[in-house]
Amino acid sequence: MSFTKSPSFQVLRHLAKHPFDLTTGLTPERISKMTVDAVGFKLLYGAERVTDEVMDALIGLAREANVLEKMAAMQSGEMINQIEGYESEHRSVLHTAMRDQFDKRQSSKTASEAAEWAAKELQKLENFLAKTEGRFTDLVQIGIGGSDLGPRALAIALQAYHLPNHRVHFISNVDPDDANAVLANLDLKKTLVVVVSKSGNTLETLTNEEFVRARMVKIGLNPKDHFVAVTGAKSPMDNPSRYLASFYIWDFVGGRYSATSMVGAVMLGFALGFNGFKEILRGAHDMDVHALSAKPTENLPLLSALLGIWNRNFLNLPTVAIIPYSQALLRFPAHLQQLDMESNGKRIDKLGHVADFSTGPIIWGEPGTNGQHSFYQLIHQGTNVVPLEFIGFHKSQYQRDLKIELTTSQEKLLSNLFAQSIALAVGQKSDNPNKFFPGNRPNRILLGDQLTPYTLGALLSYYENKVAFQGFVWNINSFDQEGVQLGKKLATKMLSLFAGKKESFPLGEAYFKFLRND
Ligand code: G6Q
Repeated sequence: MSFTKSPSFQVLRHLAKHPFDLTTGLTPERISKMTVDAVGFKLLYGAERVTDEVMDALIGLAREANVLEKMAAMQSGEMINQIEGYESEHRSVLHTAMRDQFDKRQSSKTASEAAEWAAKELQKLENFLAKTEGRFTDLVQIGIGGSDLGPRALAIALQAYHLPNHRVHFISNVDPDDANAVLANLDLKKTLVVVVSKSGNTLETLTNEEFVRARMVKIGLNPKDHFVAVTGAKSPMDNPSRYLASFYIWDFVGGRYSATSMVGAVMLGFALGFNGFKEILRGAHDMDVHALSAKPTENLPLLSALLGIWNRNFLNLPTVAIIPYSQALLRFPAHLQQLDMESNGKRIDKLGHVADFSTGPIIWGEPGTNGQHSFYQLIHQGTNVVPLEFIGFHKSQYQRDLKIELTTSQEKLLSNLFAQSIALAVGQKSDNPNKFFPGNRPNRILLGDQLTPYTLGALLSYYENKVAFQGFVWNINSFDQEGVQLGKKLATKMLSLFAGKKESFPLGEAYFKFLRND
């Protein structure tokens, strides 16, 4: 059944005419009633503009769209990545199998094969890390998009747990200044370079690989002793003779869902130790099982997906800010931008029909409290209402804190998070229009105990499953990315204007020449 034809859609549309008024209704009882606890996280959604009736109808919407059945189909490897009746991808979606190493609960042959493959690659990695321990002090990961954002966000988030003398760096942009800035302070003799590209033909990544190889050759090093490949089997990069080691990405793992595959494993295994990386997998796996088996009223990623749909489709709010009150999650919003917008930024449904409703919102974010000193003005008093998702942790990672004026820094951080949630919801009355805060700015809080490899894995999977659930409700394909192809194709054509030119022409001219086709 299509989203807008679902019976609950009409009910929600009606309820959205009078959304819950947070300015008078946000009570402690409401907050405690609207709290769900699972996999070490609490989701507090009392500051969303929902009532029990709205929640029932949202869950009705999820049931009518069979989202739990669709989640089971995804996790068991049914072929769900396709647009019916049109040329499209035609694949299973099995990033969850990459972390299904713990209870071997794979429900199908396809999922078992993927999980066995992952276990084999992980074993290879464990051996590789043991064999090379002590030889490298620095690792540079070269990759872009899904082969960069997720792994980089995780590495930064877990800096507190990195092994001594196991530093990691990243090169992604084809801008030569990116590679030069990273290489400027590295001792290449002690550097391992991990080139990550599932397709093995991404322009930026291949260019940066050659850039760094050339630098090594220039100082008399043999790149083969330093370069590792992570790629798809049989891709143009699948050429073990050029690499110290080659690791493989399973075909059914999409780029933006690949941080827990070998795409993230080599770098994170080096930085955290193999067991540290396995903790990420364990956390992600526990959240995957929760997403699959918890009932809708207790299912964290599903509730988050439904609250997002309420804000997007019924309150008509086009954007979402994700604000971690955790400096370690500095790059996590950048990963979520890709995860969410590349997955659900779609204008057709799975049958190829143009959607008659809004799909994925615009996702953005920065850590708090820093954001409070920049864009919160618009969030509190601007003309656009921006729903927020806050992330916070009871304990800091380093656990080295100081009481200044009776409170620790961690207490100051969390006080700000809770205060912002309430201020946005309740607002402030004033006769002075300049000091008036309208309130009713919906937000929710995801609260954990401490950001560790395990909880980070669970957090990553929470968002992956939230995005998948939203796609299931909207009946869109969250797993392809046709929208990035056109620009890539034109850039290749544009590049041919530059290739082999003896004299360079003014750069801006390429822009016109291209359109004139000469
Ligand atoms: C992610 C996208 C995209 C991809 C990059 C890198 O889901 O497919 O961001 O990850 O384009 O691709 P390669 O890993 O093939 O180089």
